[in-house]
Amino acid sequence: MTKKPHTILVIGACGQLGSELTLELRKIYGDANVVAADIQYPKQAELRESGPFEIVDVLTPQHLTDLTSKYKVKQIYHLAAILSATGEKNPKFAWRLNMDGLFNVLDFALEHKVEKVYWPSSIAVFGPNTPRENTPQNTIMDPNTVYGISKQAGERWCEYYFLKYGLDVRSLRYPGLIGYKALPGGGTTDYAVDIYHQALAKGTYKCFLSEHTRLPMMYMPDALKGTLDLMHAPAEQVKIRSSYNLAAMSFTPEEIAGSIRRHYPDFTITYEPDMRQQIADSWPQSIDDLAARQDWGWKPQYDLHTMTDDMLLHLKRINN
Ligand code: AKB
Repeated sequence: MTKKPHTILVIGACGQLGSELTLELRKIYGDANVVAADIQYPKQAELRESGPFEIVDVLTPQHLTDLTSKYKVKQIYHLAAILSATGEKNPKFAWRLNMDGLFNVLDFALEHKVEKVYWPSSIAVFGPNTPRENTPQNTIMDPNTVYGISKQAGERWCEYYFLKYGLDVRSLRYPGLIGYKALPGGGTTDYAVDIYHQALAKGTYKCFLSEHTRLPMMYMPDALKGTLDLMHAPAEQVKIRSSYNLAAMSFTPEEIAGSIRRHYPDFTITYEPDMRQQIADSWPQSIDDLAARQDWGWKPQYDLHTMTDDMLLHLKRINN
């Protein structure tokens, strides 16, 4: 069998970020050159039909090795992870998936001479003693969720593989990501996606965070652009090899509801905080991303209102 010479592998391709990133990568590199991989077949028709798909459980290194008979993997986007809220339900498993999964990918990348690896970190690496406003790149990090602990440890390991073995690993600390194409799964910031769906479906939303909980967030087109800009930057410009702070906007549930009311004046919101409130209270309210701006030119495009306008426009189209 002739191997595909320049394959980009996206692990966790069916997730909220993966499903959109895979399609963007296919636009840039060609459908056949971007392999979507996940533990389940894609439900989204566009993802399923636009290019190759492979079942990969990142906890089974043999699944990765098996791919080498078909593809010469040049880049990996390793996105598979258990997020903050779900992680707390089964901390040991979240730790295993998030850490062993990362090691399996990093070791595969070294062994098979993969040129670049992307791995997402999160604002969850910060904790209750981190300065909450304009959180610096380098500061106190005392995460108290298993997800945050695994992301913090993962950052150290990414930098370690870069420094010790020269592996070109790149990473961003995402805030909450909001998009209309796919739903997030198991995070603390998920309300900011759900609220748009419920605004259209029911005209009301019951929020699991309190009204004044301010968190850093980002619209998906900005997240995709940031990720691709980082991956396309010349190696010498990528000075941080743990993970870059990345910011776009910060808002509270009350403010996003207000933004939706510009379109639907009768929209109502109620608040019933659950265990996710404690997680949100331990995270920053806003992020200082100067290093990303200076090193490789990061600049977000969307704020709360322009995101709301675009989200509602697309969700209305999808629902009709
Ligand atoms: C979560 O809420 O767990 C994620 C994140 C901020 O990393 N969206």
